[in-house]
Amino acid sequence: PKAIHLADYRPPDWLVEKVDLDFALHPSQTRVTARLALRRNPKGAAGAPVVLEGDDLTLVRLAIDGTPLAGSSFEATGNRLTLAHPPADAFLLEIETLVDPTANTQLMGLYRTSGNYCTQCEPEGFRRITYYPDRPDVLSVFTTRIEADKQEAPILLGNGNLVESGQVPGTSRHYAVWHDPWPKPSYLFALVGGRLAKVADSFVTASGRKVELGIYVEEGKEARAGYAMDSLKRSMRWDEEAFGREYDLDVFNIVAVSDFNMGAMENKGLNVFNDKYVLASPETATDADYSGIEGVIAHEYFHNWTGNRITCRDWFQLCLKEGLTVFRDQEFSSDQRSRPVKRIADVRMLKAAQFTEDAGPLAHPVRPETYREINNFYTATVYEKGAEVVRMLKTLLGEEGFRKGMDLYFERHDGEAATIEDFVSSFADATGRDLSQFSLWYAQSGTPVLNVSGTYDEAAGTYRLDISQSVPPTPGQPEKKPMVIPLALGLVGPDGRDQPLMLGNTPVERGVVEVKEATQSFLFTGLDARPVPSLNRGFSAPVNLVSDLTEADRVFLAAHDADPFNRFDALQRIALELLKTGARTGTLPAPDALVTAARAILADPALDAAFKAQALALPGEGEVARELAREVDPDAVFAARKALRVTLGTTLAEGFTAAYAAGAASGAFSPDAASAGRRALRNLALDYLAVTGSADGIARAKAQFEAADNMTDRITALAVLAQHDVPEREAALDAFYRRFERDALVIDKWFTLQAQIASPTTLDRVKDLMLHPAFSLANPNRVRALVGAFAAANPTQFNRADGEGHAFVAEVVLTLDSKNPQVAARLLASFKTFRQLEPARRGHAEQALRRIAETPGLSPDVADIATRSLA
Ligand code: BAL
Ligand code: ZN
Repeated sequence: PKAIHLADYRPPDWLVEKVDLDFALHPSQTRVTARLALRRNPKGAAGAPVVLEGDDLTLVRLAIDGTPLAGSSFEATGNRLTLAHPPADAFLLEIETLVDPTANTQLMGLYRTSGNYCTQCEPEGFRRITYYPDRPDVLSVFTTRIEADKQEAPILLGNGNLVESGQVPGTSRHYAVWHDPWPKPSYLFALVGGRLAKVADSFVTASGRKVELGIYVEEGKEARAGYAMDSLKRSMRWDEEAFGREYDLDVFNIVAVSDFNMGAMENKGLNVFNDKYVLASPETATDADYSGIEGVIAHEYFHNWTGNRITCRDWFQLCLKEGLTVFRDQEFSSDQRSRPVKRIADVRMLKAAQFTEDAGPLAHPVRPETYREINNFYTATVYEKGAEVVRMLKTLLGEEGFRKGMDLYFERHDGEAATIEDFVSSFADATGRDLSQFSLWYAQSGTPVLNVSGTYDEAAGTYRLDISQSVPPTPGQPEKKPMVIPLALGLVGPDGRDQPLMLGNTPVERGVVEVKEATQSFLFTGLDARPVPSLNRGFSAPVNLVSDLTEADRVFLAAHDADPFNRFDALQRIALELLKTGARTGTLPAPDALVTAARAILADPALDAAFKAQALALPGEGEVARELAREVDPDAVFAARKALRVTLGTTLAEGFTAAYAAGAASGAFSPDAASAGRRALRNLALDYLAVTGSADGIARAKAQFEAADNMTDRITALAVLAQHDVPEREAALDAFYRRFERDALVIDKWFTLQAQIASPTTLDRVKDLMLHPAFSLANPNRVRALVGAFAAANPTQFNRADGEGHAFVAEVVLTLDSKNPQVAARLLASFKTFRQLEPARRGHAEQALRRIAETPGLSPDVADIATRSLA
């Protein structure tokens, strides 16, 4: 496919004032009649033809203002409808198309899942339903009539409010008409038809309007939708309180489906969800599932303002809605749970997914300037780094300035398709700040490196921080400019308390200095002892920090820093340095400092369990590999990490045994953050106590597996057993399968856990599991759970020295590509770290990528990832 460039943006030539859609649902021949009230855009090109996008469409009939069109007056292909000589200014275009939802395995457009009908239109799925100006800057008022066999689809849902429904006289069919008063782009269109059970509730908005809430699930799963509903109501209240945003329709519906490419979709008034992010019960869902549900329900709901009421001008602006909405859902979860623990979890994920992406061949700016396949830009960079950019804006402007900017953004752009410039200008204008340098965060890819060193002058009582910044070269961007980096910091005195933070005679506002130059120094005054600097507190900027702190400084910060994030980070950094050396040399350096710091954290009664669990979990293999950056041998990384786990597990056995005992449940299961934290620490202790494979460690895991009254405890015990080649492993895996075999979402956990076993036998196990009756290449959750987990979360086996791991994943990508290109491309993106590998493994990965790139007939999705990976 051709490259599309941001610089080439032109306003649409034609607008759609309103659109009436009529669907006659049928398993293989759904008839779609679209009536588009088209009007020339005064901002478009004069005399321009009407060109509408399509994808795989069968055109039945066309009419203009009621008159059928002769074949000579238009040109229609499966992918495009052109009216070279349309009426002058405004007319009604009627288009009848046929689509086959059952044959739609891409899960884009109208498709079937568990026999039900549903749609996914973002980013370019609507064109698989009818010909349309399928771009986000064409906003229209949609009315949708859906008709179906009443037996087959008793439930009919659309965007907006229900205005009419009834029986089609003399037939077994019924219909519903939905009207959405809010103009929207086609990617926010949705319909659902099927046999579904409804969980109903309601919400009264701040201004007193009652909203009917519905969550639709497979019949029999109603009891599992309670947490999602609770999360929805909390989200609605929170958006009123935190951002002054009220809901704007009479109904808000969510439908959970089992075949879905993404996590969920924010269609106006009718969110469609991957059922993984709706369904939960203590027996089937882990604490991570519960927090995932809370976060995704909130995220999609928050899109109603950041995405729907204000949408994107074009897909280059995707981060305008995604980065901002991730930031909003992170803030929501922080308010609902523990803010420091949420921040730690978010940064862990940012580093694992986004820093890795930014360091490899798929790196791109938060707002890309070119793409070939937009489906491939729903990335950690657009989402997670996009959220970090918004967070930095808040850090720079302060709470009040940020809120003023957000208010102005909503006021100015409500009802519009906006750009990043519109967003940034709202903050600049609301606060009077010049944000031009800040905007580089949207344009420059790559993770900035911040080098920091400190000098204490005892006589003068000053401490100087010398800072230099650089942004590494990334694809298409060899040279970078200095960024504005909000660096939150503290100067910790020998007593463990923060010393005054003064530049000259001026206190540093909110504890944040702004690094703007390539090299810059800050002279802090009034210090009567050498401080230990606590830098980038709360991870105020998404940078790689290189400092001259010693291991002893880090032990000190781990014990005393007032900033919980940096206590966590100090411990992690000590561990990372050990792991890097261990992986490079094959020998772990003396771990005494880590043991001291970890023991102190484990024993500190002032720290909550969730925090301890995060701090004591070693950096992942992926993070170690990313820090090593080149010539990585994943087996050496694994061995170093295993050795360090054994060291901690054995030297701190007493502390972990106490933590395990103290974490035993009392009373009924609750998914709240404190209970989840208690389980997290107890389960981490379980893992450390079993790390050597000792008989009592395995026995403890087995006992927990058998006695567990919730999925978190059961699956963690199973994961512990799965790491060890002991008879208990297969017995427990079998027992787990038999217990949950009818529950696909739980069996996904069973697939994942086996795909992650760091053993040479795992590849064969994964191949066998692909033949298991519970597996299906047609279901994205199954593919991600098994093959996705193998590729993304089993570094030693995916990167096997013999290349078999790479070859296997490449084969699956090729098989999958003809069915579901989006899921295939996502799987292929697991190769993004291949350049860090040592030469032999790198060669195997490259060979696998080449084999894909050279295969004829690839989807644009897979071709794009393969090409960029190899560039
Ligand atoms: N808009 C696609 C799914 C999401 O980010 O909410
Ligand atoms: Zn989103």
